[in-house]
Amino acid sequence: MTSSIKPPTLEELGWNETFEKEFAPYYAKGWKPARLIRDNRINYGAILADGEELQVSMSGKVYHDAETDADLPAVGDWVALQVGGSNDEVLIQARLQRQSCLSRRAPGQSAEEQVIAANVQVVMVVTDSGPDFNLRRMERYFTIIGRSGARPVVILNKSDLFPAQQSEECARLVQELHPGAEIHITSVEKKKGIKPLRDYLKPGVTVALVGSSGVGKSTLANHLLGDEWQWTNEVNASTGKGKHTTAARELIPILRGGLLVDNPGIKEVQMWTNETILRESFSDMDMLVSKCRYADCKHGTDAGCALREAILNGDIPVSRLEGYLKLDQEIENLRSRQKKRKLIVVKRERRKQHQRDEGDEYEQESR
Ligand SMILES: Nc1nc2c(ncn2[C@@H]2O[C@H](COP(=O)(O)OP(=O)(O)OP(=O)(O)O)[C@@H](O)[C@H]2O)c(=O)[nH]1
Ligand SMILES: [Mg+2]
Ligand SMILES: [Zn+2]
Repeated sequence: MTSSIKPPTLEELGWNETFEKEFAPYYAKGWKPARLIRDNRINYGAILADGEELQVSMSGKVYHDAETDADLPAVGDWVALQVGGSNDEVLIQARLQRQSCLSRRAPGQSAEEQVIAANVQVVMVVTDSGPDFNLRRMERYFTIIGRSGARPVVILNKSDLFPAQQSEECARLVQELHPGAEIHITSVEKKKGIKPLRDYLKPGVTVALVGSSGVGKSTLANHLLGDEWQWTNEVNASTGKGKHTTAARELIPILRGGLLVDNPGIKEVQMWTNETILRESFSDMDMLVSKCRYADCKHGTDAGCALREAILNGDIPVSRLEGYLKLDQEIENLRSRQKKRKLIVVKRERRKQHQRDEGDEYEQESR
């Protein structure tokens, strides 16, 4: 047992021999290992061996060497920091190989890969046994977790709101879909069924929480963090009381051991990076729409709207309707993103080829 005041060691933050080996040349340059715990978009929060937290930025080299967004440093990544450079800026000079990586990606379209969290051993998909429950989405989660190499855990939360039978039936369906998944029925609010979740949080083990907005990820994170003294106030403040929609991805070391990554809820439309799958994921909504009284129903105030009725009944969450209504726009966004990304990749490839042809030294060094 570690004392509650001692800051975590590198190992407790997830460091291991493989990282240590890879870091040898960076130690030689005087760089320091750190783990990225927050993505602020313009910079990152990083944690170092002594528990010190720093705001760090990407070096130009790291940025330019990244061929896709997925190559850029992400929360959970281990990086080499140059501390005390020319100005006060602390720079990420290298990103270590990911030992596992949770990401969304369209099949065969690596350019579209988006990293959710790096170096994660356990992924907890939080959902409920009511409006959020969706087996197709769950299947998609299992696909990305399977690819990441992490252990899949499903949490059917808010059990206080549904009959026990309903929760058990949902658990059965999920188990059928993925016999290897570990499933827990919980009510974080009523503190039911949470104890077994603590067992996943061992020293050095990183657990990522994913799931739709409002299912209780932050509430659960707060509960697992406990009331014990946190070694930075900042971490406590930013996890708040779980009442706010999480805006940024954040990795939080836990005193008793383990690390949690709380994620902003993934919107239905963001779950899918492929147009066909995106459309398919809303096919049940198409079914409902066919039951609206008027063929040109706007699903707002129109009389006899089957979608509105389903929402009032709690059969589908409002967020899903919003996603559905924006589907065409989202598909358009998806296409333009893919096009833009392809262009960038082609341009990078050309530049690299050009540099290779010229025997550019800088480029060779970075290979
Ligand atoms: N009834 C009930 N409500 C819960 C439970 N767990 C969480 N909630 C409530 O659900 C609401 C949303 O919880 P959050 O923890 O903010 O949800 P989140 O998944 O972090 O949402 P995003 O950050 O938007 O992705 C809060 O009002 C919680 O109090 C539960 O077990 N039962
Ligand atoms: Mg949250
Ligand atoms: Zn309608």
